[in-house]
Amino acid sequence: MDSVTEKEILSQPIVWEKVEELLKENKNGILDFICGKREKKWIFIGCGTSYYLALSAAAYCRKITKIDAIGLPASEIFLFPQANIKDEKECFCLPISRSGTTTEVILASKYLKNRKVPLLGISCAGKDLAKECQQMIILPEATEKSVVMTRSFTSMLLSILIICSWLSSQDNDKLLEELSSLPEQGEVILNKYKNLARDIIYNNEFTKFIYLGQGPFYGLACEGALKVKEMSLSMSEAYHSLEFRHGPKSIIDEKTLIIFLMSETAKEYEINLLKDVKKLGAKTLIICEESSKEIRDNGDYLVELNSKVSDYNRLILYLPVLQLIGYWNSIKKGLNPDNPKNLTQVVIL
Ligand code: F1P
Repeated sequence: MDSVTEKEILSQPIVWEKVEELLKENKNGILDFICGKREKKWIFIGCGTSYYLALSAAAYCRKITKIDAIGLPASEIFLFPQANIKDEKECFCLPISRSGTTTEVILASKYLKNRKVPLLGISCAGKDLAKECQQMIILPEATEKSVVMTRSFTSMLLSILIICSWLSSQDNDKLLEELSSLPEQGEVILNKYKNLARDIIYNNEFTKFIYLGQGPFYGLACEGALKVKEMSLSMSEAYHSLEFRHGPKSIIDEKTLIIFLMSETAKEYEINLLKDVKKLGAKTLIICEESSKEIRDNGDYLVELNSKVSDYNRLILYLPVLQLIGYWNSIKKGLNPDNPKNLTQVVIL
């Protein structure tokens, strides 16, 4: 089958290069717009994949810039504003939407615009969102034919990581150098592991997929779970890694694949969890920077990124294998990953 989703997944490293170029070209305009907004609370909003992106983007932003940031589903802004925002006057909002037309994102943006909150939109298309935001970052190269978001997720996330790196009080040259190395590293990882994703699916009969990650990896875990759910109509869940012991582990059986988005920061704790879930009979896939004997002994499948970049700057390298797991599970089940059941590219209410 000639699938656009597979092509879009495999094209990510090239698109990341273009994102970096586009951001460089627009650096002055973006920085001018952000100027004076550092002291505000930054609210990243989106729906579906774009909401999970908002979670990881906010975690990165807090860590790298020390700016007070959160990620929220767009609907929370206009349905429960006071439950989420203390003082609208003190906010700066970054709505994220591939299409630029998702109803909740537009309603939230209108709500905030009416209250004089400045808006910097991140999108692949612009569209209605561009009418609400004073400044836009539009990544046309990352747009997709597939209903399912893959390269638009990693590319819009990368654009936010670059902006936050410009604002970092740490060595921002080093951060930007690390981010610049990702396209090349992505290519190596795809070449090395693209067949592994297919083998994992074809050599097993998984009925449940669990994704675990802490800190900035939690948003990625949610996104991995969404990919397998959307493309292959399979049961999937995501947790902060250590939350998995607190109840959810009861669902483990031999048809459960547990995917660890392992970080160097949480590694020690995550390895202990890995040992526990192995004892309970789960199959495991570990995506990590560098393995150890304990990881190899308890992992059924292993992706070693060997990126030599920090936990925070390595985020997008975890995605291609997660996306390919969803893709191959869809193909194996005889489904169409480009156009999954019940889904449309955009949700319009
Ligand atoms: C976001 C989104 C996707 C989801 C579905 C509907 O759209 O919720 O994450 O896969 O296809 O749209 P957008 O606001 O980023 O365009």
